[in-house]
Amino acid sequence: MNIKKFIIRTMKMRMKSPFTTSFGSVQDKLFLIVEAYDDQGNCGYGECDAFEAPWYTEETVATCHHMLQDFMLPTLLDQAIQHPSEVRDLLSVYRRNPMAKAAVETAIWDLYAKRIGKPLYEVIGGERQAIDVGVSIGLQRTTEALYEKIEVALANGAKRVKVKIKPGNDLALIATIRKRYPNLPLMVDANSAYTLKDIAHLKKFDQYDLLMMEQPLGADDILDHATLQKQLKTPICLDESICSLKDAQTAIALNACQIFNVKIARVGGIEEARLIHEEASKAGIQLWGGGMLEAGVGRAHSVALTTLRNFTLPADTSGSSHYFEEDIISPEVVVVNGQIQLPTKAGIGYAINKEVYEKYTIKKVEIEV
Ligand code: OSB
Ligand code: MG
Repeated sequence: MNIKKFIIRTMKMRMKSPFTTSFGSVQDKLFLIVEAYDDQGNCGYGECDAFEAPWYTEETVATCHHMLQDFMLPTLLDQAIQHPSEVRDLLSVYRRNPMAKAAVETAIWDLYAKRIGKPLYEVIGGERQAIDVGVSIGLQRTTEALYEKIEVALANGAKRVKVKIKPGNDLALIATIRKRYPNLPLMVDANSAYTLKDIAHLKKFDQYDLLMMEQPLGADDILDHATLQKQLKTPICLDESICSLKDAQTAIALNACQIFNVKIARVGGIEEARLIHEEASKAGIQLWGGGMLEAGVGRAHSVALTTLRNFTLPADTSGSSHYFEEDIISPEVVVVNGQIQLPTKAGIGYAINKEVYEKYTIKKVEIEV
């Protein structure tokens, strides 16, 4: 297939409430959608999940727009592509910038799946028709507000609850949650807020029977995570540290963790995620699908990825209505009893809701042959 036209849309959607982590807050979600058109009227969609500011990884919405418009899309335009797995190599001439790469690579996977009339999850080798999901709860102003969120999660059948922590808002918080919910499948995510100086403090989390501790140390500290994991009973899950297959191999070789959170955006696309999945399977590392507060297109791609065999732990993927009043896809992603059923239509399996889509588009750039 040859891609004859790309469109980059800049979108802005207000979230129902701000999402707060140890590194900051998101309320207005700015993101990009890449549309990839072939010469038969098919269109594939990919979402760029970089944030406005470089606090989760170094990319931003603006850097991704630049990389896509000035480098990646011109490289891919009118190229003969037999299979979307080739896009990874075609883009490897550009260093890093995984979120920009993932935005266009996922659009090409959707396009390809639509051309051959198959659901994306089948095309990538997924093996289940439904995925288990939990929720990720941001830092709250009060413990009462946190309890409220946990109650809603439990009412929706969430398979586990993840709570964000940061220094000064951590152990005591987990202790009170554990006391109130002795059997809750619970985990914490620090988003890199600690250092090895905090080892004695982090060891105290072992008493709360947590499923895992996500990314306690810096993104570049795979080695320090290995030191920490040796002293911690709680399994460490890496998020920010794993941006490529190479990072995954390094973490495995160093025994830096027992679990990976996999996000298509953070690792640079579906093909890279599939390679990490293979490597992790061989090494006995468990996987789950992470989230990036995505709109429907990104959400649909990550739901598809989570159908791969070794995604054995509940994902962060909530339903569309968890974060947004309305979504750009139809139907929306819905969670019933803690599960999302995979759509059976071709491609990502969700149609674009044109009215909502146009309403939240603030800029459009076309790149044509
Ligand atoms: O660390 O997994 C993370 C949201 C934004 C940036 C980073 C993270 C998160 C979440 C929420 O935890 C995931 C989601 O529900 O989409
Ligand atoms: Mg995380």
